[in-house]
Amino acid sequence: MTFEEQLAESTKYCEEVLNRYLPAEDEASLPGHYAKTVIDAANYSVLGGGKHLRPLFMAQVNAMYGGRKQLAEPLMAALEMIHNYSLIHDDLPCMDNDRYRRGRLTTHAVYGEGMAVLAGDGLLNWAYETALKAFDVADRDEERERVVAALKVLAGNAGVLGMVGGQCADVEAEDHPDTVDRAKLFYIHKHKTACMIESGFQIGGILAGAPADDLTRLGQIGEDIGVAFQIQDDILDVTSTLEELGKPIGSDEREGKVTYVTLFGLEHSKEDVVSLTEEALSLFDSLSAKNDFLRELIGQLTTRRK
Ligand code: GRG
Repeated sequence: MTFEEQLAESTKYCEEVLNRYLPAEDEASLPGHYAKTVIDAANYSVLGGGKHLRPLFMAQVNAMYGGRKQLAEPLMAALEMIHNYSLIHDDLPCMDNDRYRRGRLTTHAVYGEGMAVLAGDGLLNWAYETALKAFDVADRDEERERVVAALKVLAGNAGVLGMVGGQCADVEAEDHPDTVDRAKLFYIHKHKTACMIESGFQIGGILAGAPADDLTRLGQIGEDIGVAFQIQDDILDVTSTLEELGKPIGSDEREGKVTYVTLFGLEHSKEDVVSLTEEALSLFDSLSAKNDFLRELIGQLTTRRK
């Protein structure tokens, strides 16, 4: 199979897993239920053409250590739900105020602000309800312990000392751009963006019982890729087009945001994406298991255009 075929197959698998765990629209449509709109709004986001990179990373890492697919699936779906909740809230008028993402209207632009807040809240809760289903799949104590460890990583990386903390620093930085230096910007990128990517790598390893040394390296790989991913996002905001990116470009500059590009310049930013990716690849090569497809995918993120 070519790399492209494997990517298409792996993405389709993630979509199929997500579909299986989405909030049931049918049930919410029954007489006496009034939650249909919030479920529609949540599913509009989750099935809205995302790349599903985080569950894909999780599935690939889990597979490379010989983990059971079924055990990872609830966690894959949960991670993608948390990712989508964060995007819905990030796009709200009180945050980034974006009307377009993935080439179409954002959730609040279609369903209204209140319903978008609820869709995000609903997805965050549904994510944990879904992740807990891994206990129904675990068939021995060792697996149950791995699920507990995976849940701790999932919740920690999404929480106040993880993604939410990064968003806190980002929101404050918008009001005080003069306070943003290298350390603060790195904190924002690492927490806001890299934490969720790290979750994919670490949880995949945890559920498969990867050695402790490898788990530490998987975390660092996720961090490197995540920070590189965000720097690339800053680069694309000045080098891409609306058609290619699926959302308006130049928004960082319009909002007076301090980004990697404004702080270090375009060329330096591109160099850092390359060096972070190289570090991730060299760490990947030092792992006790191999996955050629995942290695190539990590390499390609340097040149991603959307
Ligand atoms: C609101 C608590 C809260 C957190 C928001 C997600 C987030 C934190 C900020 C995202 C800001 C952003 C757009 C960063 C750029 C990098 C990034 C995470 C892009 C979106 O990820 P993709 O490209 O998304 O994997 P798809 O559309 O493929 O699902």
